[in-house]
Amino acid sequence: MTKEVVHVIDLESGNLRSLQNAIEYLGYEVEFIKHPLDGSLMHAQKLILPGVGNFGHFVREFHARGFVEPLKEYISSGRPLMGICVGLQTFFNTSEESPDIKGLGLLNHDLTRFDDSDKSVPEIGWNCVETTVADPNTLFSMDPGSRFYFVHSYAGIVSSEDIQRLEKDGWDLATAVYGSQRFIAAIVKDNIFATQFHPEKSGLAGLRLIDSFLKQQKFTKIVNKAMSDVEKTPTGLTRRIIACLDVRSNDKGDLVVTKGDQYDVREKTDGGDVRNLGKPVEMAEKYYRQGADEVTFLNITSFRNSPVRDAPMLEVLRLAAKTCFVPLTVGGGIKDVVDPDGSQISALEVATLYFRAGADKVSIGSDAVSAAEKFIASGGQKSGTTPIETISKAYGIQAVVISVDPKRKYVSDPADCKYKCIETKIPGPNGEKYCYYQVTSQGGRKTHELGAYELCQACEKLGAGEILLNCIDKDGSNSGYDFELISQIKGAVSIPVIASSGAGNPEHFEQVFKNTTVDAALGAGMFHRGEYTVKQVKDYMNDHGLLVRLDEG
Ligand code: 1PR
Repeated sequence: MTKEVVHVIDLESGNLRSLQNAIEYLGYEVEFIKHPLDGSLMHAQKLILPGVGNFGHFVREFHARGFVEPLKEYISSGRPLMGICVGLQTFFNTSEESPDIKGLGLLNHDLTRFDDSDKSVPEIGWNCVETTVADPNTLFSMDPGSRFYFVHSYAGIVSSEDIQRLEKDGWDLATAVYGSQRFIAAIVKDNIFATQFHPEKSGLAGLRLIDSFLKQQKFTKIVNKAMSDVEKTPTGLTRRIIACLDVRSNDKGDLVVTKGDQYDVREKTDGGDVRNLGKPVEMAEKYYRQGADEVTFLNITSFRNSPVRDAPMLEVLRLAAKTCFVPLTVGGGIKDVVDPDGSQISALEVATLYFRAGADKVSIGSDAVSAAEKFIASGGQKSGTTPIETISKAYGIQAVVISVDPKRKYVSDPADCKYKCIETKIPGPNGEKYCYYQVTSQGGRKTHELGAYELCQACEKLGAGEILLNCIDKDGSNSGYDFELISQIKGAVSIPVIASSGAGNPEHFEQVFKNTTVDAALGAGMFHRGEYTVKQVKDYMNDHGLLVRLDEG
């Protein structure tokens, strides 16, 4: 039986692989349209306009490829159109992100940046949506208890007057609240439907929504009930739980998930091969099914005996993105490289390969340290050439995570230390009351004259969108997170921070969210060793008054 075709406009702006995977998972075939002149837009019966990254870059490309008039014709023909993220933003008048560029002006409103004085910006995480429209049956499958994955710095922030005005223009709106700011989460008018969030990354709730759009079933079947009695978080987002897979090849050459103690991943006995805890793709799917809000892959050694295009990690991403409908991050080796044949491959090209394979974010470790060192040494001058800058310019800051590998360093007197110190409750071996966190790179093998506080601030200025905060002292210890480190880094930046290293049981997740303002928490060893499932962690948190995403099928 031939499958129905869904057309997707492809401006080569980011991860379309996941959208393709989601549509195919629902039983359709996908055809991409890169240029409207090939005629496929005329024949399309169901069209999706997805977008990530910079508004100006995206809209300029949309105009340059001649999409504006054909899209307007498509809309007036009455055939269904769905916009996603920057695809939705394209329907607005303007965006503060790119003031010189005009959107299509279908929705009479402007996009502005979220206020970061009371919350992390970008908004990265799972939010719920509300609607004030008289007939909620117009909004496809957006039920009040479902959580959807948002990742954006700019939004159509609305007052109640704006909502009334836009409703008078014929729009049905769903809104979400981030911190204290209400913004447009989804819009519907006639055959146009668009969401600010990414349904293809929103687990079962997102798949249901895409399915409803493709079937043009506008009614809302309540699957997840509103969780009004659970915690009201300061941002409105659920507490984000991430499963992390450290991946490398073992001595037999197999790609395995491993896990170290303070970054040492070799067995202490039997010849000391790399600990093998399972297969990366299978484990990623297992964690997705258990309810992980994100999955992160860290390629902890660089497989540099093959061309970048054949990197085994690309295949891992391609396969994982077929079954995991939540955001995927990949780290390790995101830097300018030279292939075995001598050809130079820029970090931006490496990142592009990963985004095309299905990654939503790339995580930069060692190269971020070099970039920060140069940035600080130059008195804060941006070169425009570092991977942080080139990748965030092309794909948006939300796509660039910095993985930090710090180690606690005790000092007797903070006045003698060049780096930002904290007064610690855990005194050093000689009774020292102060410490800073020294930056390392190359998987902890190289130490740098730099503090984690200074590193994170420099990376934020260079264009990073999120910090993955490991801690070598705590890694694999099962003794809980280092709250002092987390609080110091939360005070250094306004981008989201992910706590990592030390989780050994569900209580540790509860504690990190209750004792710090961290945006997400990551676990590795306790999941891989089968001591706890992600679901057990979330159920525990829910039972202890913390808001988590529990996506019921
Ligand atoms: O430097 O850009 O190539 O990136 C290399 C990446 O690999 C960095 O993100 C670095 O953190 C990571 N990495 C390098 N060596 C190791 C190692 O373990 N030998 N792993 C390593 C870092 C830390 C976390 C771990 C948490 C939670 N792993 O990912 O998952 O500590 O563990 P736990 O919950 O079991 O305590 P580049």
